[in-house]
Amino acid sequence: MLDETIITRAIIESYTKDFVDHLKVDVIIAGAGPAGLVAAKYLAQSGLKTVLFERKLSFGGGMLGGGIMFNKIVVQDDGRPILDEYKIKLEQFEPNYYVADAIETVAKLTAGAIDAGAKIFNLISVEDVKINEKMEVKGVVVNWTAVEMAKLHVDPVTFKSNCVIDATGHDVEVVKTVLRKIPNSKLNTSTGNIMGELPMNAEIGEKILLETTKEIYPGLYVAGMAANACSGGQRMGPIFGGMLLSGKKVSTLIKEKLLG
Ligand code: 48H
Repeated sequence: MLDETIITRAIIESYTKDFVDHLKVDVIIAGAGPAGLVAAKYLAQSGLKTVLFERKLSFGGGMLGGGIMFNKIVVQDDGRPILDEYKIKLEQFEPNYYVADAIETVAKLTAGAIDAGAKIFNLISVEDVKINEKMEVKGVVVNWTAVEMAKLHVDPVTFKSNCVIDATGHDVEVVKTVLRKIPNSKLNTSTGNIMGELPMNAEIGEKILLETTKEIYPGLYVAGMAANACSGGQRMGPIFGGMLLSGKKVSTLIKEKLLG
């Protein structure tokens, strides 16, 4: 005889155990798009305790829909080695242009992060940062996405970390929170502010992404489209090598900081 209360207890006890186990970690990532997922894998692989919060039910962010819902993605030579590491099937379309299935890619990037030891919580939105006395970012404040969507006045909870990555894509949500809430805060950009992304230029947008991926404010890093949005980089459309390389780069920067 199956006992429904045991099923319920199994879910609730197991979930809350995971939640409590991740209240203090090395790195928190906001956003499970391609940049966040890749960063999570490389960070967790190096032994850093890594947690990723995703607002939506699904993972993959903008990658899942490919270009105009034709769910294929393109990568260039530079991005290929990362996809090869995940054993994602690629077809050469023309020299320097490879096509992959967006669903396969998202599934394998997600599995890669989980298998490396990163913990992913979906349906949770990062709505604020936690700061220390020096105004450095040392964690995030989260709430259920359902609370956010229903606009309910329900207080959030806090997770602590050494570093936070804003991988929230075009909207660069965590960095905006820092600017809005920390008095006189200045970003590590040429204006000290969010510069906004520039219109389409795939060649420049992909290249500049590796420069714009950085520690943007003490304790807070940006990766993926959020990085170009902060530093005035071009958008690049449905080519994703830069997002993967940006996720890897941010993991290297954080590993250098936390592991030396
Ligand atoms: C929790 C959040 C929050 C929050 C948002 O948009 P993404 O796919 O981001 P990237 O940078 O990994 O990839 C960008 C790429 O998809 C893209 O848009 C490209 C290449 N555009 C080029 C162009 O020309 O348009 O993923 C961000 C994820 C999403 O899943 C959001 O749901 C999630 O972050 N998210 N999660 N708390 N506050 N805000």
